This record gives sequence, structure tokens and C-alpha cells, in this order.
Amino acid sequence: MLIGIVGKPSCGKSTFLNALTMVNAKVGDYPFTTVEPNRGTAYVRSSCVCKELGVTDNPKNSLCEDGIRFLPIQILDVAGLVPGASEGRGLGNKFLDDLRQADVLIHVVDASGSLDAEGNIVDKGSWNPLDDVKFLEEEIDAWILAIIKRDYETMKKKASAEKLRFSNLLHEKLTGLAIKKYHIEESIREVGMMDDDASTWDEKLPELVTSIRKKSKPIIIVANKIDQPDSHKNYLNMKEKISSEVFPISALAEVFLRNEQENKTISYSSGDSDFEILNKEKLGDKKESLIQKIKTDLLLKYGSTGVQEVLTHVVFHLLDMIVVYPVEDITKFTDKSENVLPDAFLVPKGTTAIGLAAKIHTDFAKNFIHGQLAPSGRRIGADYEVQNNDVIRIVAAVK
Ligand SMILES: Nc1nc2c(ncn2[C@@H]2O[C@H](COP(=O)(O)OP(=O)(O)OP(=O)(O)O)[C@@H](O)[C@H]2O)c(=O)[nH]1
Ligand SMILES: [Mg+2]
Repeated sequence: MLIGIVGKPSCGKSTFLNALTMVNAKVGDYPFTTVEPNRGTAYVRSSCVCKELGVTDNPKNSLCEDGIRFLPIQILDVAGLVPGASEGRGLGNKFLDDLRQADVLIHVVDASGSLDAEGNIVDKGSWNPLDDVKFLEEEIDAWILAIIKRDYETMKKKASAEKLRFSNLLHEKLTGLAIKKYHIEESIREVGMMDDDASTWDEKLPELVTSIRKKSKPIIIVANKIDQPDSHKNYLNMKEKISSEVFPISALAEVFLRNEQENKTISYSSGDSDFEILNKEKLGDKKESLIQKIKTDLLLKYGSTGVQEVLTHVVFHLLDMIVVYPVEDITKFTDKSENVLPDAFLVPKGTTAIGLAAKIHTDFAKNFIHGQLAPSGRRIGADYEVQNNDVIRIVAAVK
């Protein structure tokens, strides 16, 4: 799974990546600070089954602290996007090409309204962040449409002559963009095209692209820089006018709190609504007054900096993932090397036992015999839909 961070220059994408991952991507108050994409690993949290089962675990592919599993998620921060990017403005299509493999996009919006469409500083509050939301969707649609249009006419002729389906041709055309066949098929039905009749395609093509984009690269909007004077007003306005949820966040405050937590001056964990000062002297007066301001203006007002919530929302609500624990031994919950609950996998809700087997190893799915749930020992078939926090043994024939 890959999450892409998008938005206009200087909206705070790299700061947001740093807040989620602490990778230290370069941040600057001038447009196009980022040219080459920055990658990092963030951790989404889920209550671990170790507590329920009363065992101490040895996680391998994830971490566990006090009964909370931390599952790694790849995050990509790309160059800023300006209007007309799909036609080559700014850094042009580069950032879009970097986003090909993303399964979901987080749109970072400068809620303070102090940057124009190109990320240049303007008077505070003079820009309406709602305008950013619309243009970003349009740019992504224009990018996908341009890819389809490259040899659309040839595609149509071939389809008519050879009686081919649009969904098959489009799927081929859009491989590499992490767009699934069923996204295309559903969209074709939704917009009212006939998959096997090329004469119905032209008119609805832009509508089709929007529908495919919504399914294959859903966008979640975050109102960043919520610590700034005009942000709250703009956030409320966005919340009212945008049909999807909007998350108020301060990426900068989160970076600050996490840095201080690493310096051991405060005790803080991402998502917390408060912190405890551990070393007042090391923190110093200046930072202490700043941190108190973060507490009153942000944590008490919004409940947290918002950064961790966004990740939780993306993974567990927008992408509808669940966590399962594959094991070899259902009495000890171990793998071959006696590691207790070694792996935690994020899989989409609706994944079957055989689907899970395929994720572990392709041979596992090919030679699948049955599954077994721990600790009950209950046998499950290939079609069993795995449930959140299932501990599962997959039994496969040895070839
Ligand atoms: N007040 C405030 N400033 C922020 C916040 N997040 C980022 N900034 C500031 O916004 C400026 C731009 O931040 P970046 O993270 O470099 O923005 P970007 O979107 O990666 O910019 P490009 O790489 O140029 O596209 C920097 O001066 C940051 O310190 C925030 O939550 N609050
Ligand atoms: Mg950047």
C-alpha cells in the first residue's frame, strides 16, 4: 500500500511527511522545495491480539508497544502541483508520474489562505483554500485523460474491428497507475457507456475518468496550518462546502512535539491530546511558551495535532483495511522459529482465506488445503472472509 501526499507548493507536504515518519525531508517557505520525491515509513496503530491471548509477542514485520501494534505504511511526498501541471506548467507531469503507484492521496491544503495557486506568499487570509481542492482534482483527471487520449482513436478503431471491450483496453492502457479492472468496469456501468460499443465512449469519457479516479485514487483533504489565525474560519467553510470529511491538522506542531519527545524533554505520543513536561530546564523558556501555546490553541481545541488521525482514517475507513495475524502453530501463535505473533498484515475487508494465503506466498494459495483459526482450532475453507484480529494458520500441500 502506498499513500501519496499532494498539494500546491509550500502547503506543507514535506512537513506532513516528516510529521508522520520523522524522515527529515527538506522543508522551505519557497515553492518547489521538493523536486525529487521523498519516501518514508509511517506507522498505523491497531489494538494487538497479544493482550486478548495473554502472550508476549516478538513482532517481525511490525512493532508492538503496550498492546498496540504499529504497522508500517509507505508514504510518498512529491513536488508541488500548480494549475496547468498536466499540460507541463511548474514541474509539469513529473509529480503525477511519481504518483502512479499510489493507492490513495492525501491532499494537504494550506488552510491559512496565505499562498496563491502557485504557492507564492500573499496576504494572510486573502486566498480561498476551497479553490485548491477543485483544481487538484481537475489536474489529476486531466493527467489520466491525457494518457488515454494518446492513442484513443487507434484504440477505438481496433475495438470496433476486433469487437474488443473498452474495459480491457483501458486496463491495459492504465496498467502502472495502480488502477484495477473492476474500478474501470464499475465506472463504465456508472456513467452509462456500453463496454462493447465504441460509439458510446466519446461523450462520457471525461465523466468516466473522474469516476475511475475517485475509485482508484480516492483523495482525503487535510486543512493544514490550522495553528494560523485565519485557518479555523477557512476550515469550517471547507467542512461545509466539501462533501467528504476534512481533517484539521498542524504538521508543524506535530514535528515540534515529536522532536521534543525524542529529546526527552516531554512525554508525548502521536495522537495524544496532551503531553507531560519531563525536563523543563533542557526545554528552555522559549520552547516552553511555544509548547504551552500548542496545548491551548491546538490540542485542547482540536483534541490532537490531527496527523495520526488522518493516517488511521485513510487506512481503516477510506481503504477499509483490517489486521490479521498469520501463524504456523495455533496453540502457541508462533511461526517456524517460535516467534509469537510475528506478522500482522493489513488486508482489505472482504479478503478470503485463500486471498490471504496468496499475500503470504503465491505457492500457498496454489496448494491451499484449508485454514485454521487460533485459539479455537476451527477449520475454515478457501472462501472464509477473514475478520479483524483473526489469528490464522494456512495449511497448504507441500510440493
Ligand atoms: N504554521 C505552520 N506552518 C507550516 C505547517 N506545515 C508546514 N508549514 C510551513 O510551510 C512552509 C512550506 O512547507 P513544506 O513542507 O516545505 O511545503 P511543501 O508542500 O513540501 O512545499 P514544496 O516542496 O515546495 O511543494 C515551511 O515554511 C513550513 O515550515 C503548519 O502546520 N503550520
Ligand atoms: Mg516539499
